[in-house]
Amino acid sequence: MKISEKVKSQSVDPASREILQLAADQEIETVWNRLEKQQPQCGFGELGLCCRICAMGPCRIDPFGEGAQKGACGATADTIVARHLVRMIAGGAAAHSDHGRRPALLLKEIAEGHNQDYTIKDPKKLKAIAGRLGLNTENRDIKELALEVATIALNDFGKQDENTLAFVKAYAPKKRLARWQKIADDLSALSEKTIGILPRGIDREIVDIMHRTHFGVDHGPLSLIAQGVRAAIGDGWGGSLIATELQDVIFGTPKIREATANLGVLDKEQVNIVVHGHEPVLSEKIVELAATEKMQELARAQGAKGVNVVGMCCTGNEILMRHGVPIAGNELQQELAIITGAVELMSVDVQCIFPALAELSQCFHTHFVATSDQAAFPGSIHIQFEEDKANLCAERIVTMAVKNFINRKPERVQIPAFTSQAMVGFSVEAILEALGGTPEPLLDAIKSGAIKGVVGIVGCNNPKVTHDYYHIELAKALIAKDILVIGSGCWAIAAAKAGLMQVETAKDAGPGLQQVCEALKIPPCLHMGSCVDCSRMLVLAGALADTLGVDIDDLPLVGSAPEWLTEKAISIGTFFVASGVSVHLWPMPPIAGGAQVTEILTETAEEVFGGAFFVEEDPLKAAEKMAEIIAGKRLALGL
Ligand code: BF8
Repeated sequence: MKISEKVKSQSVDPASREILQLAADQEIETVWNRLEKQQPQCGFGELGLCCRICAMGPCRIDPFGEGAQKGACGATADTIVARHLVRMIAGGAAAHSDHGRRPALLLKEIAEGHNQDYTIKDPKKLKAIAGRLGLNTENRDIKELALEVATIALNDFGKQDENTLAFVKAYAPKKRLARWQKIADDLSALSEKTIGILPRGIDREIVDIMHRTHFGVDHGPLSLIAQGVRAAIGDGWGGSLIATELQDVIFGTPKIREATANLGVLDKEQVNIVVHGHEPVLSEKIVELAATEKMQELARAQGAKGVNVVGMCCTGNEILMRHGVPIAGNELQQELAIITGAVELMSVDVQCIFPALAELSQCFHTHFVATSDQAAFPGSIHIQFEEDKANLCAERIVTMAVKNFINRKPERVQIPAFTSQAMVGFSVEAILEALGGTPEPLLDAIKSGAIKGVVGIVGCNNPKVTHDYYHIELAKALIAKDILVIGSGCWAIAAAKAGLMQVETAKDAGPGLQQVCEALKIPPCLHMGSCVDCSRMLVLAGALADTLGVDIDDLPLVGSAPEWLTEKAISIGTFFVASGVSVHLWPMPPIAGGAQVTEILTETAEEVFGGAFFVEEDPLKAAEKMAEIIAGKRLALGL
C-alpha cells in the first residue's frame, strides 16, 4: 500500500499508517481530520488567557499588552492562567483518584463477603501494604486485614481532619514529607497566609480547588498553584497509588512476561474484543470469561476459531501487565482498531475514550459497548456493569461479541501485519526480584556510571505531535546515553510497538546500560503499567532515595510527558515535580500567558521542590537537557 506524505506526517507507526491510509482513501473521518477542522485554534485559549469562570465572561487578556489587561472582575492574566491550570490538575486528580476509589470499595466488599465474583489474588502484597500502614500483620485473617486496609484507603478519600493522608505518610520518603511541611511553613510565612502542601483528603483537595477557583475566591498565583500541588500529591501518593496497590491485591501484582503489541494482534479468524479505557475491574472479567470453554465453543459454533481479547490504552495496559493479554494500541489507535473491520465488539469503561467511536462503529459491524454509570456515549449500546454481577455482565458482553462474528464483512477486513514482542510486567516488586531482592544492584550501576540515570516517560498521544514519534525518538536518544527509561500509559504502548521493550534492544543502548540489561536480561525500556501506575515510579524513586539515605530530588531522575493530552498528565507532571523530579512537557501547556505562573513552574519550583517543568519540541534536544539535569544531580551526589 502506498502511504501518502500526509499520513506519514500523522504517525510513525506502520500499522497506524496503513489504516490511516485506508481511512483517507475511503473518506472515513478520524481525530486527525477533526483537529484539522479546528484550525486555527484560539490563541487566547492556547496561552491560558480566556476566563469562563463567571457569566461576566468569557473575558480575555490581550497578550500584546494593548487591549484589556484584566478580566471584568479585575482578575489578572496570572490569576486567570493559574485558575485554569489548577482546574486541570483537579480534573486529572479526580479521574485517577475516583478510579482508585473503585478497588478500595471492591476490596471492602470482598473482605465483608458481599462480593463472590472477585477474590484476593495477592495476599502477600496485602500484607506488605498493611505493614507500611503500620498494621499488625502477624497471624491475621486475610479478609480481616483486607477490611482494615480498605477502610484506611477509603478514609483517605473522605476524611475531614487536617492530618496528612495515611497512604502519603506510609509511602512517601520521610525526607520528602519533612520537605513538604517545611515548604508549606516557608510559603505561609512569606505570604502571611496559610498555605498547605500536604494533602488532607483526596476528595477534599479537589473540591478545595473547585472552591478556590470559583468566582471571587483565590486570586494569588502562588496560592492557587500550591493547592494544585497539594491535590496532585493526593493523586500520585494517594488516589493513583491506592488504585495500583489495591488492584495488585485483587488482581495480582504484575510479573515480568512476554506480550505482543500493535493492531496486528487482531485475528482474522477469531472473534475480536477490544477492551478500552482504564479500570481493570470489568476487563479482568472479560478476559476470564472469554477464555472459558463455553465461550470458545460458542465462537466455534459461529464459524470463528475462538475468542481473542485485546487491550487498548490503560485498561489494555492493566491486563497486559497482569496476564500478558496482547495490546492493540494506544490512544490514537482507538478509531483505527475499528476501521480494520475486524472488531466484533469494543467495550469501554472510563477515560480517554473518543465519543466519535459510537458513530464510527455504526459504519462497521462493531458493537460499541459502554459500561460505566459515569460515562454515556450517545449512539453506543449501554450494558451497565455492576461489580456484584461481574461474571454475568462479562458473559453478556462476550456473548454479544461472539454472536456478532457472523455480521463481519470479510471484504472490509484489513488487519495490518504489524506486531512487536515486548517484555512487560515491571512492577516495583518484579524489578526488585530481577535485581535479586534489593535496589542495591541498580544503585551500584548508577554509582558506577554504567547507568547514568533514569527517565520516567508517561503518555499520551496527541495528534498535534506525529503519533508515537516523540515517544520513540526520545526513548532511543536516552538509552543511547546510558539512561534507563521506565514508563507507563500510552508511551509504554508506543515503546512496546517499536520493539524498545526487548532484551535485544539493549544493543542500541550505550555500553554501560547495554551491559546491565544483558546481565539482568531486561530491556532498556521498562513497562511499568497504566497511568495510575505512575505511582509505581514514585514508589521506586522512594525506595532508591531511602536506600541511599537521600531525598528524591538528589537522585538522577527526570520525568517526561512528550505527547501529553489529558488533564491527568498535568496532575502526573505536577506530582513528579512536587516529589523532586524535573518534568519535560510537549506540547506547551496553556500557561504562557501568565509570566508569574510560568516562572513559578519553570524556575521557583526548582528551588522549592528540587524539580521544575521544562518544555522542548525536539526530542533530541529534550534528551540532551535530561542528560544535563542527570549529570548535575550526579555531580552533586559526588558521582
Ligand atoms: O491514562 S497516557 S491518553 S490512555 S491519559 Fe489516556 Fe494519556 Fe493514554 Fe491512560 Ni494516561
